[in-house]
Amino acid sequence: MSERPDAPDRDTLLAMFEIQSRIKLCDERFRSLLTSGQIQLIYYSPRGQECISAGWGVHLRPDDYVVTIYRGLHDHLAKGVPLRELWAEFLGRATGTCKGKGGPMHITHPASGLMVTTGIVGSGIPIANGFGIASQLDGTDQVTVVNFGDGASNIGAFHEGLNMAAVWKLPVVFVCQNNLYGEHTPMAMSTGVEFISERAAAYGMPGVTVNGNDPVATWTVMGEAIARARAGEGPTLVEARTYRFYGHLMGDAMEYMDKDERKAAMEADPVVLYREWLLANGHASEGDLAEIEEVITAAIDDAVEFAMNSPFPDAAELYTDVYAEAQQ
Ligand SMILES: Cc1ncc(C[n+]2csc(CCOP(=O)(O)OP(=O)(O)O)c2C)c(N)n1
Ligand SMILES: [Mg+2]
Repeated sequence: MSERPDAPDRDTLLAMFEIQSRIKLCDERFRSLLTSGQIQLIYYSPRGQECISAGWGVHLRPDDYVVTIYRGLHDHLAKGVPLRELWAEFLGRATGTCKGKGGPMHITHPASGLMVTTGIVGSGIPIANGFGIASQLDGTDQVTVVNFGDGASNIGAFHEGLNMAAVWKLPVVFVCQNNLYGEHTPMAMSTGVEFISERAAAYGMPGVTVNGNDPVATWTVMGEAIARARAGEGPTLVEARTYRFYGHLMGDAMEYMDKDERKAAMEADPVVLYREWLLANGHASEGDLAEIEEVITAAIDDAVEFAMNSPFPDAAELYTDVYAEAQQ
C-alpha cells in the first residue's frame, strides 16, 4: 500500500475551499435563475456533495481523466472546466463545451480532462476502464477518477467494471458518492449492504468508506487511492457518504425524503462548516475567504452573461461532430 499523504498544507486547504465555493456559488446561481424563470434546463443539484470533488480535485493533474454523471456540476468544476464554456453548454449554446449539443447531462471537455458526463446510470464505469487501459497502453501514469452514485452500485456495469479493473490493475479510482438516495428510493430499500465499500472485497481491491462531508478525511482517502493508481498498484473503491440537499432534480417536491433528516443535513452544510473551521483554526482570515468568494462571484457573473448572450447552435450544424467520417 502506498504511503499515506501528509496533512494538507495551507495552499491545499484554500484550494479545496475555492473549489467548494465555486460549486456552491454556481449551484446557487443555477437555482436562482431557474426558479425566477430566466433559464430553462434540466438540473440535478450537487449541493451538499462539494467536499468529495474538492477532495480528489486538488490531487489530480490536468492530464488526469474524470468521468461523471448528470449530477456532475461539482465534478466538472473540480476538474477545472472553464466557467464560460460550462455555463454555455448547460444553457445549450453554440459556445459551450460541446457546441450546445450535449447540454447539462453530457458535459464533455477533454482539454480539462473532463472526459464524459453520462445520463445512463453506471455507464461511466466501463468508459473509465477504457481510459485506464489507454493510460496503460500509452505507458503514462495518468489516473482516471470515475464518479457515480449509490444507486449505480446496483447496476451490472459496476460489478463487471470493478472486476475487470482489479484483474487488469487499471489506474482507476471508483468514487461512489453515496448521497443515500437513488432518484426517489432510499438506499436501504435497494441495497443489500450497509456500506458500498464492502463490495470491493468481492473483486479483490481495497474498499474504503469516508465521511464525504469531511474535507480533510476525504482529501486523505482520495490522495491514497490516487497515489496507488498512479503507482500502478491498481484500483480502489472509495465510498464517500454525503447527502443530497435538493432532491433528485430541480422541481422535485421531495415528499419521500424525511424532513428532519434533510433539515439536519442542511444545518450541517459541509461548505459552511469548512469555512468556519478554516477561520477557527487560523488557516485563513475572513478577508482571505471573502476575497476568494468575490472573485468567484465575478467570474460567474461573467460566465452567465457570456452564456446568455451566446447563440443557440444553427440548425445546419445538426449532423456536425455527431458521426465520424467514413474511412474509405
Ligand atoms: C440504466 C438506468 N436505469 C435507470 C435510470 C433512471 N435513473 C436516473 S437517475 C437514477 C438514480 C441513480 O441514483 P444514484 O446512482 O444514487 O445517483 P444520484 O442521482 O443519487 O446522484 C435512476 C434510477 C437511468 N438513467 N439509467
Ligand atoms: Mg444517490
